[in-house]
Amino acid sequence: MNESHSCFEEGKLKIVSRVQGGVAFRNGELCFPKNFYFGVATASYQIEGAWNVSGKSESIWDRYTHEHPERIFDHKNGDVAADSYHRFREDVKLMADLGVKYYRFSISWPRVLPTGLANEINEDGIRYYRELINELNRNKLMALVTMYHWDLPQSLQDLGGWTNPIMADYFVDYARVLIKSFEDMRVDWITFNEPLSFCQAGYGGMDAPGANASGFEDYLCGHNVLRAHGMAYRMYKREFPHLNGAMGITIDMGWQEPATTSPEDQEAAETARQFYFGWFANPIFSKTGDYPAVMRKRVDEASRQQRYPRSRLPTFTAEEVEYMQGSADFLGLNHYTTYLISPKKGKISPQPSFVEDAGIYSTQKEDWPKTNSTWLRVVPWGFRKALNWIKRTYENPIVLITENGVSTPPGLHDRRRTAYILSYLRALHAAIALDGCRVVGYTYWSLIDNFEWTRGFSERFGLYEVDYSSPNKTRTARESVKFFSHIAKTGCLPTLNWVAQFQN
Ligand code: PNW
Repeated sequence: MNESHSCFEEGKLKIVSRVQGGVAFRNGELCFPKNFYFGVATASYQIEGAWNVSGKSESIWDRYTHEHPERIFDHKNGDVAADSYHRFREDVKLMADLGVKYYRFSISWPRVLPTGLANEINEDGIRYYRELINELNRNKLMALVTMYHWDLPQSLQDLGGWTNPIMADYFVDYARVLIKSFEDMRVDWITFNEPLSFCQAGYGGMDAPGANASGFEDYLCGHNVLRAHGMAYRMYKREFPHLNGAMGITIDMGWQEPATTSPEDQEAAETARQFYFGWFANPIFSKTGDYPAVMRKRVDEASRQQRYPRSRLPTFTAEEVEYMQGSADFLGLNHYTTYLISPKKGKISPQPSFVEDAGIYSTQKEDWPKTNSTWLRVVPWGFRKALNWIKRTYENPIVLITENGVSTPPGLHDRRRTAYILSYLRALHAAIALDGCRVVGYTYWSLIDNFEWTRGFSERFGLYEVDYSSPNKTRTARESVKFFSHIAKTGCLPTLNWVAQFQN
C-alpha cells in the first residue's frame, strides 16, 4: 500500500491525497505514514469551568447539573472542573511536551453569544479563544475546533432547542461569528460532536436537557442538526473561500458485531449500524443525501402501526438533500468499544422509541476486558471492522479519528491506558496499511481528566491526572504520557520491550 493521505499541511488541515513512501517497520516498530498526525481532545463544558465568568451565560449543562445534581453520579458539576479557562497556557504546555501536532477543543456557545443569538457578541469569550489559538500556534500546534460539543445556551433550549427547526439558522449565525472572529488564524472546523449522543441521550433520554422523549424528539433533533450542519458547511465554502480551511462533522460509532453468524443476527447488526451511524453519516457521506433506506422503512412502518398519520422520522426537502450531500471535507470518527447485536423479538411496542424502531438487542461479551466505564470494554478488532465498514459503505472517505480513549482508576499508574492505546493503534495501523482505509490522524480523548457528563468526575480519561482538590487543579503526567508522546513524536508504535522499560 503506497498511497497515503495527509490532511494537515502548512499548519492547516488540508484535505489532499498523494502518493508517498508509506507505512513501514522502522527499527522493529510499526510506523504510520509520514503525514499522519497525532493530537489530543477536550470539550468546553468538561474542562473550562468559569461557568458564569465575564459575560458567559447559562448552558443546558449548567442548568441541568444545578437543578438535578441527583442525576449526576457524584452530584457534581462543571462550574470549575479543571479550570482550563484560567489554566489554558499550562494545558498548551502539556501538549507541546507530549509532541502532538494539534489540539481538538470546543467552543462554549453561551460564552461567545450570551443570548444564544448573534445580536450580542461577548468580547471576553472571543478574546479567550483567540488567546488559546495564539498560544497553540506559538507552540506549533494546530487548532481543530468543535463548534458544538453539547453545551447549548439555555435561552435556546427555552425555545425547544434542537427540536425547533429555526435552530439551523441560529447555528449558521453562530458559526459565521466564529469563523469571522478567527479569520486571521489557523483553524479547521468540526460542526458537531456526536449528534447521536446528544440527540438520543439528551432529547430521547436523560442527559441534558433530559427531554426523555425517544422516538420523537431524538428524530427532530437529528433532523435539525443535519440541516444545520449542511447549511453551515455551504455558508463556510460560499462566504469564506479564501480561508481554504477544512470543515467536517464528528460522528460516533461503536462497532456492531452480529451476536452469532446467523443471517438474522447479521441483518440486525447491519440495521443497528444504519440506525446508530448511518442516521447521521448517510445524508452527508452517501450519494443519496438522505436517511438510510432501512431506517426510513422501519420508522415509517412502526409509525403506521402505532396509528400516527405521518412518520415520526421527518423528511428532507429536495433542497436540503442537495446541500447535505457531500457537505464535509472529512469524517470525524469517535470510536471506543464494540457491541454484540441480535434482533429484538416480538411485536412493535405501542410506545414509540428509537431502540424499538431499530428492533435490535445489544450486549457485550463477558470476557471482553472491562474498564472503569461500564459501557467501555476493550475490543480493538472492532475498530478495524468499523473503519472497513465505513470504507465500504461510503466509498472510502477521508477519516480523522477525533476521539479514542479509555478511563482508568485514579492514580498515575495506568498500564491499562497504555495497553488500550497500543492495541487500538495496531488495529488502526492495519486498517490503513493492510486495508487501505484513508485515515489521516488520531486524536486521544482526553488530554486531561474532565467532567464526564452524568458520570461526573468518576471516570478519568486523561493522559494527565487532575487533582481537583488542589487549589491549582494540578495536572500530573500519568505513565502513559511517556508512551503516547513516543508515538506522537516518532509516528511509530513502540515495541513491547520499549513499553516494558518504563512500566516496571
Ligand atoms: C464521548 N457510550 O461520549 C464524548 O464525545 C466525550 O465528551 C466523552 O467525554 C467521551 O466520549 C468519553 O465518554 C461518549 O456510552 C459517551 O457509548 C458515551 C458513549 C460514547 C461516547
